[in-house]
Amino acid sequence: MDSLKEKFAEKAKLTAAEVKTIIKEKGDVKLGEYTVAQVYQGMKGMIGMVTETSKLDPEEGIRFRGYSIPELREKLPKAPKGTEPLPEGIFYLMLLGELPTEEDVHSLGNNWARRAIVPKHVFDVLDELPASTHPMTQFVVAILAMQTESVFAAAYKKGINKKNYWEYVYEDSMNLIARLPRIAAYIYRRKYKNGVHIEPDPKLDWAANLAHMLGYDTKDMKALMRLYMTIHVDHEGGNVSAHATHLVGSALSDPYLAFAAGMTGLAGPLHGLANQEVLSWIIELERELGGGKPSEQQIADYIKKTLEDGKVVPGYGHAVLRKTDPRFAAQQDFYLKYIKPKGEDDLCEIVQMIYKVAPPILEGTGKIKNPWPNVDAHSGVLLTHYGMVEHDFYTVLFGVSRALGVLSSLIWDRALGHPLERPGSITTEGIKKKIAASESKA
Ligand code: HAX
Repeated sequence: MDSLKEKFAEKAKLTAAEVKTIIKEKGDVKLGEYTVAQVYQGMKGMIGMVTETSKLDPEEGIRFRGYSIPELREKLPKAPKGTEPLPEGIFYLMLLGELPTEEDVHSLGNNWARRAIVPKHVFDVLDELPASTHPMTQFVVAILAMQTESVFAAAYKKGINKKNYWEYVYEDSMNLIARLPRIAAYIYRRKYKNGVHIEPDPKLDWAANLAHMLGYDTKDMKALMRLYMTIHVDHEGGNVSAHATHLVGSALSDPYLAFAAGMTGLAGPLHGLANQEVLSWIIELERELGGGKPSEQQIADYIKKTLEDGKVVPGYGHAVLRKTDPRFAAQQDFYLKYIKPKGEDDLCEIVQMIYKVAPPILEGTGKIKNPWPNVDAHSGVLLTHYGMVEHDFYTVLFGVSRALGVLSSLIWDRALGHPLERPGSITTEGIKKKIAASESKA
């Protein structure tokens, strides 16, 4: 057993015993009540599952095991001479609830490097897809093709004690995380770089190796990839990609199947695909104006037209957050630190202008609950700055990072013995009866 797995086994045993006692002794304690509006409107604000890895506060943003993004940018181990955290560190933190040492992160990176070999048939399957296939569809297909390697599925077929499920889910999750950068890079190079692939460099950390295999070897792009891979990992349990992974995993579908489900959700324009949409939306603005940097008034008019056309302004709004997303702020800080001192970038500047102009207009509609930018409002322009102009690919990068959060949660789900998820539903007729009954009591 590797040392991370041993530490997890100790921690999981203690937490599982604690959870069992909580359910037995305090299982009837009420956590709140929900309303008809919540039932119709996407269950927002209902607490309906336990996620150990992170917690989202509407005002403050995400905390991973209690640590905010600025705290993690300071405290997590960094690559030699690097300034951004290594994503290996945030995985360790989410899984164990403890900040890792440099040694822990180094050992986890080596562990992933040893597991990083992608079976040939996965590339063969990708090669059969038309090159026009959206990169997110290719990503999901590759993950499903790799399901042949699931040690959980193989062990389940032979018969395993449910107490040991987590061990196999751990192995599958670690293998998946180790292999995803290679798959992402293969999709990118096949679709956009004439199929000229770049071999991995096992000396590099996980995120830098991804940048390298994609074909971006500069120090700054590696720093961006480390930050990008750290901030997109997790956003508590209710977002579509995390919830879908958790839900499908609850049927004991193996991590490949469960993660693929999460990624089909991430591919939606109201979720992860928004990072691609933001770029397309800004480029359409520039095209409409005939090129050049727009004025604030022109941006305001464009936002109003988007709303009048019944479309969403991508990169703005959130189901839970009610302030500027700290993941947006971290990327803004990256722009100010790494890019602006060397010269203004037009697209990054437009993002700053939208940040100034959009919130009052969105607030003015009276219906948008959060007029502030989310993570997707900034990520694409940073990638574009370093030459990655293929917008359709951006959500795949989000997906590679999201694996760290949803798969560490999946390991916990099995370690704590969470059962099949199966919430109840109600018909509109049933709701009308409940409303009538509550009004007759009043
Ligand atoms: N532009 C236009 N209208 C918006 C809007 C936006 N950015 N954000 C919300 N609204 C609208 C909703 O469509 C809804 O309209 P209807 O009543 O006509 O249906 C109304 O405002 C109320 O919505 P809400 O309660 O404020 O927001 P929801 O919780 O329903 O939705 C979304 C949250 C993120 C889906 C929404 O804000 C949105 O569509 N944003 C644009 C797409 C986007 O950036 N998605 C990425 C979100 C972060 C993420 O998951 N990243 O991966």
